[in-house]
Amino acid sequence: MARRERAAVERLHGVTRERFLRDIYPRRKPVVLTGLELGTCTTKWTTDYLSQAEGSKEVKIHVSAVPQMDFLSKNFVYRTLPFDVFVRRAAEVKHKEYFLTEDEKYYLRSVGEDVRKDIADIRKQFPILAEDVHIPEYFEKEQFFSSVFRISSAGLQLWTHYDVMDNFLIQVTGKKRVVLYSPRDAPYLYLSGTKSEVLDVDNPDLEKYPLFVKAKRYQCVLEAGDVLFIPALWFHNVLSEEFGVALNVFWKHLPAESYDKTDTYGNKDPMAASRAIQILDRALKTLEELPEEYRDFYARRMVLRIQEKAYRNDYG
Ligand SMILES: O=C(O)CCC(=O)C(=O)O
Repeated sequence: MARRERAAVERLHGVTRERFLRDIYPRRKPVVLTGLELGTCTTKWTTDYLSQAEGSKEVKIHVSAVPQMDFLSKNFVYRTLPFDVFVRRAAEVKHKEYFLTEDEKYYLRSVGEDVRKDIADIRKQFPILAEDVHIPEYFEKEQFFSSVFRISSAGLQLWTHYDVMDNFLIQVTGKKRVVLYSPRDAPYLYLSGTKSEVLDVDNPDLEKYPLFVKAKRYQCVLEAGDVLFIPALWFHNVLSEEFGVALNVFWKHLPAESYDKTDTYGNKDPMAASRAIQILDRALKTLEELPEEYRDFYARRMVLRIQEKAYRNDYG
């Protein structure tokens, strides 16, 4: 059986913008940045403060009866709650009032006012809390895409997925384990769109997903005040070990016109990638005109050509 490779994500203390841009960013690998100046949020954001600060505005949340949320089978439901009620429920383990079960789990991923058109920006949706946060802007202002507020019950696990923008995941309170996989390991992750079908990364069903063992697992635990740099296309699976509040900031790494203008979540493939995938689908349809023997032969030649022309040669 293939060896399961593992590595810890590097932790670096007090990295300045200059050092990040010069030495770390070009490597395109995840890193945990510690000791950054994040503002008063790290001390102020208790459950009481959070629920009072933004009052009873309604938020749409994920509610799950099981700890592992699965986007593909949709084993959770969306519900709406006043923000203050939601924060209290997410912070408690057993609920007196609930939707599904007394130990259901909650997750907020903030969105823009109009989910289809507007982009999540904590300054617009949660202006009072936004004042407490100092986002480490290790990128140009024009590159900013979104700032997404994330609040999670203890024990909740978010499916493995990739985003198409660079990302600072700022863990403001609570503890969180993040497992990451390189874009290079995409062939072993059984993808369905931007998500992996392998839900349980700790005990994967290897009969169903035998290649998963080949994916190299990178892991880190984020404590309050840590910032995880997740480069675009790196897969991540997030397990909240404690009730916690995070903010993540996506920014554009490619020229602005490369991105899909209708993307409000930062997870639509760049325009050129979507076009290339459409062309590939047409090529595959064309191959169907051939009998199996020939289709197989030309498909293998096409794979070789793709490898030769488009794979990078420093990936090993
Ligand atoms: O921390 C979380 O809850 C999820 C983070 C995430 O998926 C992201 O930052 O893209």
